[in-house]
Amino acid sequence: MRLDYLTIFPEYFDVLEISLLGKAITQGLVEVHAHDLRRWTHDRHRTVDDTPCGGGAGMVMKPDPWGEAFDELLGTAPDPSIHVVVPTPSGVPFVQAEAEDLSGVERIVFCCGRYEGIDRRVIDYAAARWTVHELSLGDYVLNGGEVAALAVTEAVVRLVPGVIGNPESLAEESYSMGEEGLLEYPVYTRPVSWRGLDVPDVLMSGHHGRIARWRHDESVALTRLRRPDLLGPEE
Ligand code: J9T
Repeated sequence: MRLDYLTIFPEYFDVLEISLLGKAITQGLVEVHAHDLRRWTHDRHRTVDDTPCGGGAGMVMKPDPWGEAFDELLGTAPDPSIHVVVPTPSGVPFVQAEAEDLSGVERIVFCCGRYEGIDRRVIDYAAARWTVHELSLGDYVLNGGEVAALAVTEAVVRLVPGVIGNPESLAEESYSMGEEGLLEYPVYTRPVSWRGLDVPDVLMSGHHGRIARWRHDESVALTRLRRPDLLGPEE
């Protein structure tokens, strides 16, 4: 899998060298390239923004640097196997199923906008050639798409086969979050008693059936409390 980032702050992506992502890179499973969008400007001030057509506050990212970056990285030919991710608060909510889909693709280009957004024609141009995903992390605004692109990257790369050396923890997670669509039950480890707080007895009972039932019940209760929108009519 090759990941490219178009950004005016390429240093944001230095963190990809560490931790799980760094290991995936070292293993040769993932290749990452962060590009300074200003490389595709030609004026003395390396301008990437301009005032909004129709007026209003803030600045809009101008289309030309994006177009030239696309030309160099992707060419101009249509290829739906190329995925373009645009993090934006107006996007489709980013969920685990989308992370799973993206973990199987060979090429993703992240377009990180700053200011009040990117000229709409950039996204329309990309969507006419490649597979565009405008994704939102949630109902809040960030200063730019960089942190969101990093979050999407981590969610996707950890699902690439071979990146996590522990396939059982992935299966468990998809049972708990994907398949059943519930929040995770609470987890404990030793010591059984810590600062007057005890691990629930059932977890030390050795009764696998009762443990599974308890975990499911805890998941349902937590989901009802925090995310009732995830519960079906049965629960
Ligand atoms: C500029 O991008 C954002 O503010 C952003 C991106 C993705 N999700 C969000 N909730 C915000």
